[in-house]
Amino acid sequence: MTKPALTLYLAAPRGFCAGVDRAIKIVEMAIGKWGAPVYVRHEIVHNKFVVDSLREKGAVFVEELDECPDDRPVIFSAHGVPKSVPAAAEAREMIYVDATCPLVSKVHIEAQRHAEAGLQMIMIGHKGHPETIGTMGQLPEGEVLLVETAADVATVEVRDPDRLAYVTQTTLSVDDTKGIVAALVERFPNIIGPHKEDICYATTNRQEAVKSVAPKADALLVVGAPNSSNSRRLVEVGAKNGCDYAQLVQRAENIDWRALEGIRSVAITAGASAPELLVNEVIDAFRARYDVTVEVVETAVETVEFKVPRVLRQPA
Ligand code: 10E
Ligand code: SF4
Repeated sequence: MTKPALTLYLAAPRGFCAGVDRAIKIVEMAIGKWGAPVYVRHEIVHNKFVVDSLREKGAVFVEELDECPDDRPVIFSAHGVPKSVPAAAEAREMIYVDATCPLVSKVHIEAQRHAEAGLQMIMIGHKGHPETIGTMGQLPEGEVLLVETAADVATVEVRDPDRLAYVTQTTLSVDDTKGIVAALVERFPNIIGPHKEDICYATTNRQEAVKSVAPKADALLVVGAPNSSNSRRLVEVGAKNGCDYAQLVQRAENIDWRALEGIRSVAITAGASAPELLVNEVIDAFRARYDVTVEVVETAVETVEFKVPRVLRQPA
């Protein structure tokens, strides 16, 4: 039987960003240096496949530092941690390695700098997300106000409307964030912010790439995990930019083939924490059912790389 024809539009860039790549390498290096088990506080990046692979190599994933013994090294995830976490590790004289993405650390520094200048901080982010908890946790509890939507901006209570600054989570929707920043600037014209926002290059590029493939395709599949904020944003961007069917899939086995019946083209991308191996698995699943033509749609070339420390040491 002949297979139906299908065009796969492969968004580029997609998948691993420099911060994810670095964080995974840090865990691998730590296991190499100290042997197993090495503890990791929170999923190093939000991807089950990555976490399971590192677990097999000797990583033990926990949510809180309390779950780690004093005498084994612990790594903090790429999303960043509140200041209290390294402080607690130091108090217990633990060996720890911070795998926070340098672009998240940059936001931490920004928040502290503004606070030192006497400004009250507002963070645009998703409540309960580890990056938001980590960034807000750079300052004492209650010092950073969280806004998630433009509607929140209308009700947020500040100390002095003229002494404010804002930072953002790195993985937000670029378009939604523009609206929230506009609402902040309208209500607090003297608020100080980053040059654009703190959304990182990888988030921006992956969303741009989706905007270019979504209108061409009958469906969009985003390879990524349900707890991956940047991956979920890619689904939303696809849906808002002309793709009627936009879905997150962790693995090829999650593809809903019934929902795809009759389609002639599918756009595929992957969140910043999703390995390319899983993208290939999805493409292979399509090849098994369709006569596939792959078209790569590249909207940016990424050259960002973050150095992995050559020797892992706990910070002084
Ligand atoms: O949920 P997120 O998108 O923040 O995390 P992820 O692990 O899926 O992707 C990497 C992004 C990080 C570490 C936050 N900037
Ligand atoms: Fe860093 Fe951006 Fe990747 Fe987050 S998504 S780890 S901020 S490069």
